[in-house]
Amino acid sequence: MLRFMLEALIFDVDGTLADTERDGHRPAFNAAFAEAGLDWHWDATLYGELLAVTGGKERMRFYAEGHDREFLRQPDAEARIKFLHAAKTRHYLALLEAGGIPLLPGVRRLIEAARDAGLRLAIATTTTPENVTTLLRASLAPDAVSWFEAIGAGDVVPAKKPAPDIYRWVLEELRLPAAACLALEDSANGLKASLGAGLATLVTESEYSHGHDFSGAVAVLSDLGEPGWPSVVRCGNMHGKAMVDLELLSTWHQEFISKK
Ligand code: XBP
Ligand code: MG
Repeated sequence: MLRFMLEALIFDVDGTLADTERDGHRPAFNAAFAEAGLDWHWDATLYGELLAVTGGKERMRFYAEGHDREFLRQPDAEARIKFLHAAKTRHYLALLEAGGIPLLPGVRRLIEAARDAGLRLAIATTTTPENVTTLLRASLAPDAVSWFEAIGAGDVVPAKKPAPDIYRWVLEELRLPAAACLALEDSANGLKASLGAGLATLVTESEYSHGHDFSGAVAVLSDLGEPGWPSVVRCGNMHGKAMVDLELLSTWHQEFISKK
């Protein structure tokens, strides 16, 4: 039997690299709505429900179906959604550029360790490409975009998570089989997508994904942990470690592929 080594890590962005939703995407949507004179306002609780739909344009369409059918009846509804989304992206980028969203615990440590060890890095996300590159530049390092060999984002595949398409797209870009990679996710939709592509997946919960069904993940943790800041384990075996490191990822990866 072929034995695959762990060769690449594939990161989700929102909720995994940084806590971007409640105080990042959400206020950016609200700013776009206010600017356009719409009376839509997404509070933190409602936004948690709307996160069931991935993708900003898709999320606005879903909201309008439930709260503003008149908006959708207008012949220019699609164009207005596109316009609103462009405005939302502008507000979101401004927030990122102001250094408004830090990386989550352990993210920088793990990415730097992976680079030192020669592991390949990639991104698989439903968010808009500029949102990813700006977050990487503003919150990780000025040249961090070049650390990632493949950045699968936004509309590059028509079917967003929970469809596995974005992970399949990234695997093709990397020219690697799923069995040589591990994904890092924070949500049930993200986990469905990565498992659907056959990937071992570590889940770090985010504020909005706490309590999701994460069956099939190699482990479910509060975060990746830092020295003096151990990961809180919701599910899985840390093999004696207090935080996630490359050795632990590799152990989980081997456990996952040996069960397949
Ligand atoms: C992230 C998302 C994104 C953002 C909005 O999901 O659902 O839609 O909330 O991004 P995941 P855009 O972390 O599973 O990739 O507005 O740029 O679409
Ligand atoms: Mg996510």
